[in-house]
Amino acid sequence: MDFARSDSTDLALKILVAGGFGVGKTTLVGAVSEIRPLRTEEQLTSASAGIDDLSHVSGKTTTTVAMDFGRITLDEDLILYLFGTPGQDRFWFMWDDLVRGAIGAVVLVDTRRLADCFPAVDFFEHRRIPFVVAVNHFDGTRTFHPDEVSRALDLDGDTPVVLCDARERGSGKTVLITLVEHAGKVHAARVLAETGA
Ligand SMILES: Nc1nc2c(ncn2[C@@H]2O[C@H](COP(=O)(O)OP(=O)(O)O)[C@@H](O)[C@H]2O)c(=O)[nH]1
Ligand SMILES: [Mg+2]
Repeated sequence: MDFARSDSTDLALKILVAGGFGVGKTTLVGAVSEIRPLRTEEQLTSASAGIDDLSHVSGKTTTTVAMDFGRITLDEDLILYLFGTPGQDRFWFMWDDLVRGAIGAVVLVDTRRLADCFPAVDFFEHRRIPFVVAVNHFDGTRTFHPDEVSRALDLDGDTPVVLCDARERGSGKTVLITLVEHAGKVHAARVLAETGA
């Protein structure tokens, strides 16, 4: 009976981690995941030269061709499954499958290349998927106020913008908690609107 009880209280939520190429998606999933993250990377080859812009991501020699997958237990009974989306345009065909069943998304942003996150922001806005924007702070770059980023991305005022360091487990966890809370509010508001309460 214990088994049945713990089964009924456990909640597993699916979350996407999106954003442009080299913004820190694989790093974030790896930093927070309590299982060895499953990732599919390939050495950057001349085949991707000119397609994957590496000018701002020195030292990066692998690229995620499929996706990152990780798991984190937030509360004893709240488990998040993280799916990192491939950042390159040529993998857009996967997004509709990946998004199925997701309660929300983290859109990672590098302020040096803000425009790289526009497709992800558009994608989630169009499908009405709750998301938070997480500004991954790279060393030596200017720190922007979340409000500046929100204005630059023309976000809905309710969409949270948080600063983070994708390498830090605690920082990544804060981003995920912000998303779960935000998604909870959005879904609750929709249920209320639908029931006419
Ligand atoms: N300085 C710094 N480097 C980072 C940070 N996050 C990621 N990186 C590095 O940036 C590069 C790209 O990160 P990666 O997670 O592979 O990007 P992805 O393409 O979005 O999965 C890697 O070499 C990371 O080690 C960060 O917060 N600060
Ligand atoms: Mg990656």
